[in-house]
Amino acid sequence: TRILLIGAPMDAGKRRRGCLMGPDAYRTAGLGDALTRLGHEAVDLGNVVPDDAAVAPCPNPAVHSLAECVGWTSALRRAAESAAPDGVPVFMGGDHALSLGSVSGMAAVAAREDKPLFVLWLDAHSDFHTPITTETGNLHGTPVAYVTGRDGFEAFPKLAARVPIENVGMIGLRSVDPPEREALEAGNAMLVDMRQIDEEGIRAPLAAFLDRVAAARGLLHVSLDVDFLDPSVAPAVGTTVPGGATVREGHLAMEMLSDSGLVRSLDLVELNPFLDEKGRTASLMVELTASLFGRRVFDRPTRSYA
Ligand code: DIR
Ligand code: MN
Ligand code: MN
Ligand code: MN
Repeated sequence: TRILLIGAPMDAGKRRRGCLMGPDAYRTAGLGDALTRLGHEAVDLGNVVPDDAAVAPCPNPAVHSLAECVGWTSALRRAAESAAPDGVPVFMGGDHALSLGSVSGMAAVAAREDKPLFVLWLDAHSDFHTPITTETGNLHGTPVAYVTGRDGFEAFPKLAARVPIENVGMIGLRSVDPPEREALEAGNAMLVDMRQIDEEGIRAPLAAFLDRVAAARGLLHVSLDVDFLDPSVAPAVGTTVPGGATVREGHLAMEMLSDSGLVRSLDLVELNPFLDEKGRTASLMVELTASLFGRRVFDRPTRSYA
């Protein structure tokens, strides 16, 4: 597989700084080499530069860095649309606001191919706020709302295609704000909180989701937030929430995604190398990405989805 590494040193989606160092931390941790060793062709396309954008003031005064986020969104959307025909784009973040661009770009790609886009959101948070409902004003908490077509994103590029909410699967949830919860309960995304993982493991809900993607002949975009993982193993993120996924739950998810052959694009988001302990979080994210792209201890009979 040709894998296109795209640096997105975006830091505007929240107030704590440091995610802009993420792309270089992944390079330093050897992401490209790990993929090359698996037999892939990994090409580093360098870093995206945000567009200049002018915006009207947001009705919610808490919102900050709106123009920067809009400029990143249009630039990343173009990057996704131009890379996707040549390989599997891997967006090296950067905070989760980069998914405003990567996912809206992949939605446009899927629409062009006349296929449905599915989005797997691996995160402690649901990121389903709109610029109107967010209390923190941090736009990294909004990409799922944007790509599914919720109101309140007038300042952002008009979507080429909307991701239907039923095509969204969220796994790892343990921090959902009341307005997000209310909006999620009105839709039919697959919502897997940590209790469900405790009770039935990560395999059952993920297999069910992959079956649906395969049955629909869909494209799958995976968005992996560092805080999906437990802070004891992945401390380098500004919004840690205790009680997250273990290393093995993370690898199993990646291995299943690899087996499925359905993954068309990937975000690696929220790594803040300034908070890392000797690069361990960056290295773990590289290991997980390697599992997603085929690393395994022993081969197994491949399970096919749908
Ligand atoms: C958080 C954002 N719910 C907020 N979520 C995070 O600021 O409204 N996403 N950190 O991963
Ligand atoms: Mn997130
Ligand atoms: Mn998160
Ligand atoms: Mn919040």
